[in-house]
This record gives sequence, structure tokens and C-alpha cells, in this order.
Amino acid sequence: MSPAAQAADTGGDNNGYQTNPTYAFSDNAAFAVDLNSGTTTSTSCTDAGKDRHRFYSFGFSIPSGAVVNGLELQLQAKVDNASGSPKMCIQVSWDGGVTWTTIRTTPNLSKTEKTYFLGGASDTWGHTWTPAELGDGSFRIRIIDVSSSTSRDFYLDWIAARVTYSE
Ligand SMILES: [Ca+2]
Ligand SMILES: [Ca+2]
Ligand SMILES: [Ca+2]
Repeated sequence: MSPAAQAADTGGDNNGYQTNPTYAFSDNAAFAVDLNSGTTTSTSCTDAGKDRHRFYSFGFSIPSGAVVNGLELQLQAKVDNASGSPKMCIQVSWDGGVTWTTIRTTPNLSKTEKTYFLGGASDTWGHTWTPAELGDGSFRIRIIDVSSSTSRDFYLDWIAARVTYSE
């Protein structure tokens, strides 16, 4: 499923993907862009100088009583230059962004668009999900752009999420 809503989060330049953020809603080689990302040269996902952005409203409708077995995210992304160890750090939330899972990280990004998968059909990201927690009012994805260069530009074509459940 694809997101239908987004918002910049606090951190770094405080504007997340400031250029065309809704372009990350679909796989079409039109990119959401985070130009000159961040205000620090730390490569830590939790550094306060990193731009962050939330994507949500994935439209999941999981039957109540279902058991959520896994969550897989797909990111299609690139950077303007591979130097500076650019990567994306990802967290998900089940309560509207109050509480977040531990961080997952892509490999270093490259100048050409590549597809990255995080999680999987039997990977719950360390949380026991209720169906309601995957609803549009609760489920959030946060992307944190990290590099040792504050001139790095991050390009995100698509962020998608797939839930695996059993009834
Ligand atoms: Ca930005
Ligand atoms: Ca693509
Ligand atoms: Ca796109």
C-alpha cells in the first residue's frame, strides 16, 4: 500500500522532504527531495541534526481479531552523490507517532535509484500489533536522512508498506 499523507518532522532543517513530498506516494520516478539535508555531520540515526519526515494514511483495513505476522517496507531512493555514507533510517509507530520502534537502516544509498526492503512477512519490528494500530489514525512511518555531508540531497521515489496477517 502507498501513503496518502505526509508531514515533515522535527530535526535538522526541520523541513524533511521540503520539495514535492507527495511525490513519494507512488512509483513513477518523480521524487520527493530533501536538498542539503541536515545540519550536522554525524552519521547517527538519532542525531538531532538530521531531517526527518513522516508518511502515513496507508489505508490498511485489517480485520479485527486478525493476527499481524509481519510488516515489510519498500523504499525506492537515490542520492545526488554517494560520498558521506548517505543512508535512510526508518522507524514505525503504532500510536500516531508517540512511540516508535527501534531503527532499521538501509545500506548506503547510491546515485542510481535502488529498491530497499526493510522488515518482512514474519517480522513485526519488535512490536505486537493489533489491527487497529495499523489504521490511518495510528500507523506512521518516519524516514531519517543521514550523511556526514550537509550538502547531500536525498531523493525518494516511493515508500510502500505491506502487512501480512492471518485470521
Ligand atoms: Ca530538508
Ligand atoms: Ca521507482
Ligand atoms: Ca514517486
